[in-house]
Amino acid sequence: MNDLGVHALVWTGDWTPEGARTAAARSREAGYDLVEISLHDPELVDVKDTRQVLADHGLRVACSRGLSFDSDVSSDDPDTAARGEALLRQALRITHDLGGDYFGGVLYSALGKYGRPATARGREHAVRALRRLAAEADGLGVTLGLEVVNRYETNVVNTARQCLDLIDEIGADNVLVHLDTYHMNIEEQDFSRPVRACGDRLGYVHIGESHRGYLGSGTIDFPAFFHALADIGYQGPITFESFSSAVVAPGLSHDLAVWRNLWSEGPDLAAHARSYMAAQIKAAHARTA
Ligand code: FUD
Repeated sequence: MNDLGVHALVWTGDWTPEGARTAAARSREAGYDLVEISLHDPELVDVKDTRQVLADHGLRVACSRGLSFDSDVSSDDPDTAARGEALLRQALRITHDLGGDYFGGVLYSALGKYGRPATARGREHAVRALRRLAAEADGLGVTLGLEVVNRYETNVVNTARQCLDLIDEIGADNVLVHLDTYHMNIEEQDFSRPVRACGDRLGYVHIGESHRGYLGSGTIDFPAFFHALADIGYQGPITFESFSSAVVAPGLSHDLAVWRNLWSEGPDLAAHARSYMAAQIKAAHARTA
């Protein structure tokens, strides 16, 4: 059975102790098994308190983040790349200290629109940094997920194929692909072939609509995606991700160009998404059985 997760930005823009309590309580009320915490503002996260809050609500945790242009492991400049690596190490430690075993996101570059293609030197910096991070993660029992995002959010990896190639270069078994339907809709040929190409190297999934609002109200072919997940026997987490100007994390929301109000009621959105995903999983398994 897959854990069903929800991204914390459905509930709160900052993971303060108050934000953590609200997010955990509401995630549980909506029937989720897991909450994904974004570590863009790691200094806000009170690790001990968060661990307790998660335990109180019986929730598992996954963590994610992206980098910024002045702390970017794919930069040509070694100092900028080193600053990015330090942020990744810090987030990896927090993930482990929270009791998590998955740290994903845009770990290989800044999260934002680049004005030019990635360079060979920058890519090499990213590969080396992720190799070191993977070795450290391995010692902590953590899997790293490289999230495939669209061309306006990175210049390093926009398709599952490119991500598999990058992972091959890194050469570590605990680095897996993280697919997100919102990004796939922009870059991939369809919702099925990338999933099959990943097979057992798919480690994490984000379910997002084409406009990042209510599931089923956009153009994503969810039946094709869930069918492919069932076909490869995917057992990992399936996490709902949605963004609206109603809940803002200043840095991250701006990087993701969250300008519109696509919903205002997180509890209604999350409950709807939970039943939508459960229905898709059920239908997909019925088809493959
Ligand atoms: C970015 C995205 C998110 C992001 C994550 C980082 O477009 O899809 O998954 O990487 O929120 O915490």
